[in-house]
Amino acid sequence: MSLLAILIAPLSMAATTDATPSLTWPQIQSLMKTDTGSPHDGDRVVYEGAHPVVVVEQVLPGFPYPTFEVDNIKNPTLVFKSGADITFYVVNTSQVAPHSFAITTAAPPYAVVPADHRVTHPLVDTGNLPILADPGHYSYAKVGWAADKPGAYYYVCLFPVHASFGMWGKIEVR
Ligand SMILES: [Cu+2]
Repeated sequence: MSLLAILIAPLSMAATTDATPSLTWPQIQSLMKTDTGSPHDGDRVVYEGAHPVVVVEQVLPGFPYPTFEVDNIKNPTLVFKSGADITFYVVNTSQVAPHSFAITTAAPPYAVVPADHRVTHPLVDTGNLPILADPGHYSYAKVGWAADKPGAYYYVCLFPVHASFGMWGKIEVR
């Protein structure tokens, strides 16, 4: 574990803006305005239409552990219409830890190191978004997901420990 950390650390430090897609804070603020959701009741964001755009921030500390944020709501339930062709922009604004964004049918609780196949082989996975050595630059990923089947899904961070400490939220496809 510690050897792995030593092996990974120099690589992630070398991952500058040349190697990793990144955004500046003003670019993130512009990107957040493209989110097509409407906040409801302080704990959910509802997306109408066939082509929703979701801007997800990964923050640390959250409450008090790392969390996602959408429309300034921590780990909101995201609601989509069945058949929606969704675009997620995921930005690691934490500057403390790498984070990922994955979509699974597996409900919480999540293990410290997830073994559930639905979690380890998720429907969508950005991989870990690194902390960048460049000050003022934040790694991000753009991923698509076709919400074809109504039901309950979950978005989780697959970086070790994070999901088990609450870095996840629910997705409802209606
Ligand atoms: Cu995380």
